[in-house]
Amino acid sequence: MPELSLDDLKKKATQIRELIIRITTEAGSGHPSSSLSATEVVTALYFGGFMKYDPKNPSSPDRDRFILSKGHACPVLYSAMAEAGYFTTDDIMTLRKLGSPWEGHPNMRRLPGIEASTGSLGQGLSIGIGHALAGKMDGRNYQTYVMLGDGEMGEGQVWEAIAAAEKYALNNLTAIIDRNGYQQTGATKEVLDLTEFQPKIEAFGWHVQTINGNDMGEVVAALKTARGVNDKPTCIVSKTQKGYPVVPLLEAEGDPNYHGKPFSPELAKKALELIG
Ligand SMILES: Cc1ncc(C[n+]2csc(CCOP(=O)(O)OP(=O)(O)O)c2C)c(N)n1
Ligand SMILES: [Mg+2]
Repeated sequence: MPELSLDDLKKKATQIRELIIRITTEAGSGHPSSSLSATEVVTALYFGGFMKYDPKNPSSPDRDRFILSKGHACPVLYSAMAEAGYFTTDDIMTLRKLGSPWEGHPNMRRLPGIEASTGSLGQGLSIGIGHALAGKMDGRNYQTYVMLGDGEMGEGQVWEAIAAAEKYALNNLTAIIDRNGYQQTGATKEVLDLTEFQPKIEAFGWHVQTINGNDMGEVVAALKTARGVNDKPTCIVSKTQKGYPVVPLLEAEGDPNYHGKPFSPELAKKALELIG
């Protein structure tokens, strides 16, 4: 459970971004833009002193849980877990290759440390509720974090889960919405406009914060605030940019969403220069 300074967290986020780009370009497929928007949050969770975990003992009953409900963004999760010591950065270069356990969506049956097999959107928060309820039943003091996409929020099951979390007063559950403004087929506002998440989720009895999720200082502050809420589930609406910080390059390519497309070797080179 490392607790890096703000400056070191920013450096760690840069290393993780470099890995995201390298592994998806090497694979020739995957979701770099969906991973890049979420990098500050995932970095802060694993390296900012928020999640307790031990890569040598990944199923310890007292570990905190992180469920990446938007499972297609697993390059950010694999990169963070490689940096944390669950496996090596060489291992994750096999992303999406035939036989590799670093599949295109997280597979809990093949990789210790992955809490849920996700990729079919809409299910992760319900799984998180299971963990949070189990923690209460077992008298264990762990926290469950679930990251969802803003497009994913259109799935009805997510709203059933939001209602259930309030019913069971799951103060050990934190949902983070990566509100990057896009989903598969276009802008989230155009496909299904749910983007005023804060009042909607507050109406379900949750504690909600809205932040700039690409600002590491804001992410750390929000996770600290969430940790201090003891009577209800918490949500962080993390306003991000899909592809951050290489959005200008994606715009120049004519596709700021860049959903489910790896960067070509040339674009990856430019992106790595811009990030570094
Ligand atoms: C149930 C389900 N329907 C459709 C898909 C196909 N799909 C994969 S990613 C995606 C868009 C997700 O958008 P969002 O949740 O905003 O994530 P982002 O990539 O923007 O971070 C869709 C529709 C899926 N994985 N699961
Ligand atoms: Mg999105």
